[in-house]
Amino acid sequence: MDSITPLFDAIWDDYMFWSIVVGAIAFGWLYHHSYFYRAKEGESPNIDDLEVGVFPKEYDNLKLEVTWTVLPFILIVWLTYISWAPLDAVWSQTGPDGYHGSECAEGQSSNNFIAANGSVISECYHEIGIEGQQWFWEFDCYDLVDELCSIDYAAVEGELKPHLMLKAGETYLATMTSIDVTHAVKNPDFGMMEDIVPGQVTYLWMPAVGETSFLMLCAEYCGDNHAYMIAQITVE
Ligand SMILES: [Cu+2]
Repeated sequence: MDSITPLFDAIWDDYMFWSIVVGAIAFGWLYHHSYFYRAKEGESPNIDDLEVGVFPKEYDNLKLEVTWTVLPFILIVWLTYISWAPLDAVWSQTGPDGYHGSECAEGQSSNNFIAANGSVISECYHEIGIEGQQWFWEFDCYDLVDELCSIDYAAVEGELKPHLMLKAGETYLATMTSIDVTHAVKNPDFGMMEDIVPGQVTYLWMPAVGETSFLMLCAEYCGDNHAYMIAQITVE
């Protein structure tokens, strides 16, 4: 995954690694036992001597049960621990205690950069608006100058889609609303995603560090054309 936020790249790799390890053990075990302990045609009693409706208590194995309870528990604690920093970045508050400071004054730049731990740090941020509805996105640059934020249309697979152009080195905070059902903005290159719920305002950080161009998707099933609810985002 080619992302401009290494913090999320790292956690993607970690989660993929553990998914493959756990998947290999679980499915390996399942298929092995399904074939190995299969009753042969006409065999009676079968290899396990199982009786319908009777729990086979004599096969109880306390060590095995403790193992498959304790090991996954340790793994879950570990995964929660490594998710802490990315979650903190996704839900960073505004103001001096957050990663992106307060709203930029006119003419002020975010001057964002990637810190040693992979998270993006900014001096200040710019506010933009995103509104979702079945089945398209609408952007609002509010009073930002064109250089910081501009909107037109781009052809995506032969269809015109909204196109948001942002500036590299600037950090944006999207104020998001929906006029009908629940949607979700998914920005793969920023590593972040957040629901948009009707009747509620939600927020999403868009730390545009390096030049990139990607499709913003809807990540919450919202009806027939959910899959086509896309927009082009370009950071230059
Ligand atoms: Cu949607």
